[in-house]
Amino acid sequence: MVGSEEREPAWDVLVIGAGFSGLYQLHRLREEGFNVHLFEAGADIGGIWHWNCYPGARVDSHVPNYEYSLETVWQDWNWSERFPDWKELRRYFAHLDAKLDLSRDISFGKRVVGAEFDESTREWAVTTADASIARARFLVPCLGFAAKAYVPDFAGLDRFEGPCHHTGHWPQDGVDLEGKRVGVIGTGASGVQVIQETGPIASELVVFQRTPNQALAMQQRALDAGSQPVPNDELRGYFRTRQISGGGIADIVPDRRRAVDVDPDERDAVFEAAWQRGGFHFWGGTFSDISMDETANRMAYAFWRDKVRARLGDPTLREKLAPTEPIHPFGTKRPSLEQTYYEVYNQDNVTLVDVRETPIEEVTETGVVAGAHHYQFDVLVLATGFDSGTGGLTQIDIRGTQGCTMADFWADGVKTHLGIAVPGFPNLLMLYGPQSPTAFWNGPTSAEVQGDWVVDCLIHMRDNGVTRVEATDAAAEAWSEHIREIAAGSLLPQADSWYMGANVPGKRRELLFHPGVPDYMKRCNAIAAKGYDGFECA
Ligand code: NA7
Repeated sequence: MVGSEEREPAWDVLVIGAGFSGLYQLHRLREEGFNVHLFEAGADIGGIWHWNCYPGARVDSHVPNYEYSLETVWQDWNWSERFPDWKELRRYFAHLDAKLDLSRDISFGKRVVGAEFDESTREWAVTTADASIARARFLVPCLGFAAKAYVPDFAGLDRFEGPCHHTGHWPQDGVDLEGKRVGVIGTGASGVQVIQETGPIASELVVFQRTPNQALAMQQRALDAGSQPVPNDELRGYFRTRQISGGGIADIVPDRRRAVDVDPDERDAVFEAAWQRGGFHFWGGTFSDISMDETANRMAYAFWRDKVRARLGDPTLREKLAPTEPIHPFGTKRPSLEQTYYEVYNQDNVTLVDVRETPIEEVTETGVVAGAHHYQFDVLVLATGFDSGTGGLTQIDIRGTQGCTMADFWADGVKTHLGIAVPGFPNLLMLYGPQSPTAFWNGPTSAEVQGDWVVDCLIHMRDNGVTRVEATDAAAEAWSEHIREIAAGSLLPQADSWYMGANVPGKRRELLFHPGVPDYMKRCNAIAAKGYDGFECA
């Protein structure tokens, strides 16, 4: 592949993906004088918010966390909801584009399908689906963690004659669900949102659930210019706090006490306060031992379970949606946020099918067969998730110095240095990838904090005349061991989650993300301070 294409253009940096991370790279690197360009597969900027336009799609981080901290952007921007939906997020991205003039350096409709490192020129040759090849010294994939949809191998799936869409590939012009018989498979974050939106408008809704979602009260609020959660004159400080806080959300701070040490009334008061604040407060803002200690975790689970059960009329539904005994520890799978999710199941037109009891046998031209019952649908929604963390990268034919692909290199386990670089793949620095906090880190915060680290690294390389930088095998081995140790000390391995790579059959089971943002950044900064320890520079 290398050598047959035109030599120009050769960018200093080619960024892949126009979500929060990619756009921030484009903006910052351009400011720093790099000759940078961005390839985006979609027709517009927004990353996941370009693709996820299914009914009810909405962010689960409360504002003003889910935005850049750039003053030029926030000074004249107001949100209309505490948890904005995809339409408002698209308006926000249009605002970003207007403010930062991003699109002029983006090629849209450019799906990267391959990349090969050319040792002779120390450049990446990057192939796109339209068979053109571009060259760049540094390649910066910003693919997000959900770039590759996962569709289970249901027998007969391609036979279904009505509209059938994965939530991550929802048609841009929408699908009419009003008065329709709708089947939804999956009850993760996307499923919860679709179900909550569809129940009230569909003639019939059948939900195929494998694992109940430990969904949390969103506590949504309408906002206007006068009621933004943080006034503009406090935003600078708020964003500074956000940078150093656990999940990249400024005001979610765990209680330093252990749940097991406080008396039951006090404990319930802390749980209730977090519940009332809504969103992820109940996940990350109660006691520090919830994620490590099984007894503490059970206390949080019991509080959540009883809250949910109080909203369900039917005892069978209670047990299906909020079981007495948890299927996995609380919060070890990503909880979704909901507003009326549980009430939807009290409606007469809504049926819950537990596929652990009655597995999906096949999909037919007109519906789904499970437990010998043929459910008839006009529309089928696949809310079945993603090959998270690694899938976006491994589906691209990225070849480094050994000739093997990243998928081959990771066959026996993901191996990276800081979740940013991979041995054998020089001059490639990834954002929001596997083995960095990613799924445990608010997207825009990560885009800026991890993003600044990568920008500083590229500046350092340029200032020192470095044209080739590669993570050492020893550094990557040590980082991967560090991730394994974190997993062993947490409750995370007890869930069949996408955090653990356990949602895709055949995928290796391992913790894919670093769950401690402050510790992660401390380590990244220490490595930079030592002149990029664990990287070989030439
Ligand atoms: P998730 O959270 O991975 O949810 C996928 C859902 O699909 C989940 O409920 C799965 O059940 C279910 N699923 C997957 N395969 C099957 C089969 N074969 N049969 C029945 N049900 C199945 O993806 P989302 O899109 O909801 O969310 C992804 C993230 O994107 C989200 O957390 C946000 O961070 C943004 P399971 O739980 O595995 O038993």
